[in-house]
Amino acid sequence: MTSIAAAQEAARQFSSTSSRLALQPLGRGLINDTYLVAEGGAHWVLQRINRRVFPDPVAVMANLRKVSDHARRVRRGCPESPWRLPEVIPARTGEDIHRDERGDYWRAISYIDHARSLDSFANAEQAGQVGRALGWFHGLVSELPADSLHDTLPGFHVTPLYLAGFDRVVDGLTDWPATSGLGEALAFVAARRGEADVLESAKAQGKLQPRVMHGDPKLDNVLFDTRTGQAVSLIDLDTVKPGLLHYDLGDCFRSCCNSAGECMGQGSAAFDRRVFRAILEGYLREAAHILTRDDRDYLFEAIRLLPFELGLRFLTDHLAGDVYFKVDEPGQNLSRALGQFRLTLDIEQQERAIRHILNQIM
Ligand code: GN1
Ligand code: MG
Repeated sequence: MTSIAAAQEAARQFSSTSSRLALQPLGRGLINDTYLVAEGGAHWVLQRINRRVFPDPVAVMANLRKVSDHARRVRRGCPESPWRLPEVIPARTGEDIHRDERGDYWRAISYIDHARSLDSFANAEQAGQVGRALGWFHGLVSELPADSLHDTLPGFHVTPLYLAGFDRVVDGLTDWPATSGLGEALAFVAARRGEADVLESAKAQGKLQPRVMHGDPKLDNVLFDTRTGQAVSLIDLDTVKPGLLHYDLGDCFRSCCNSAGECMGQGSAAFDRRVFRAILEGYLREAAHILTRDDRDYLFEAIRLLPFELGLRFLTDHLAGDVYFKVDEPGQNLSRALGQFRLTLDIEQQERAIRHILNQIM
C-alpha cells in the first residue's frame, strides 16, 4: 500500500460521516507524516507517528490528551481567551490512537481554522507574539506536575547524551563520508564538548527543575490568527513531556532569531537581537511569574546550547546515514548541522550584547 493509501485508510477510522475524505500533506515536519483532511465542509489533521523516534505512541497520545483536556478546562473558565490548543479526535473505536495492520500508529487532532504559521517576521510585534504564545503555554502547563506526564522521549534535549550518541556513531564508522564541510563540523563539536552539560549539571545540582515543556516551539509551530494577526496557538504537541523550560526557550530563540530562517541556509545564519528582545519581552508578559532566579541566570546558556545541540543531532544523523531526520538529498543533514553551528558561533560572538539585553529585561 502506498503511504497515501495507508493514510486514506487510517483517516476513515477517525471519520464520523460517510463524506468523501480528501487528504493533502501538511507542514514540513522532519519526523511524523502529517495530512490535512477535508471532510464535508470541515477540516482536521491526521498524523502517522514515527515509531523509530517515538517508541511508545500510546504514551505520546496520553500526554497529548492530558494537556489538551487541561487547556479545554482552562478555556471553559475563560471563554474570551484567544489561546487555543489542538484537541484530540478519538477514533471510531473510542480510542485516541489507531494501529493499522502494518503496525503504524495514527492519530487525529482538530485543525485550527483561520490560522497560519509565519516563515519570517514582518515586524517586532509578530516576534513579541511568539514570545507570548510560549509564555502562555508555559503558564498553562505549569499547573500540571511534571511527573504527571510520561517521558515519551528519554534523553530528548539532554545534550551530553547526544554527545555520547555522536561518539558511538563516530567510533563505529568504518567509511567516512567524503562530504565537504565535515571536517569543519567535527572540529566545531570537538572545541565545545566541554560545555555540553551546562544545563544538565544545573539540573543535577537542583538549580533547574523539570517542568512540563513543549519540546519543539519553533516558528513553524506558532499559529497566528489570519484576521487579528495575533498568535493564537502553539501546535505540534508530540514532545510535550517533562523537561526544562530552558530547552523550550533556547529552541524558540534558535528557530526564531536565526535570520537564515528554519530552512537552515548556512551562509547567512545569524542571531537577530531585535527579534530576541521582542520575543523575550512577550514571553515575560505571560510567564515572568513562573521563572525563578536560577531560571533567569541560565538563559544565556540555553540560547547558546540549543543550536549547538541541534547541530550535533543533525551531524550525528548525517554520519549514521540519515535515519532520524527526513532528508530530500544526501548531505542535507550535514548542511543543516553547519547552519546550526554558524548560528551558535554568532551567538558566542554576540554574548556580551545578548547578556546585556537579558540583564536589562529580566
Ligand atoms: C524535529 O518533526 P519536527 O520538524 O516537528 C525535531 C525537533 C527539531 C526539528 C528541527 C521529535 O521536529 O527536535 O528541532 O525537527 N523533533 C524531534 O526542525 O526530534
Ligand atoms: Mg515537532
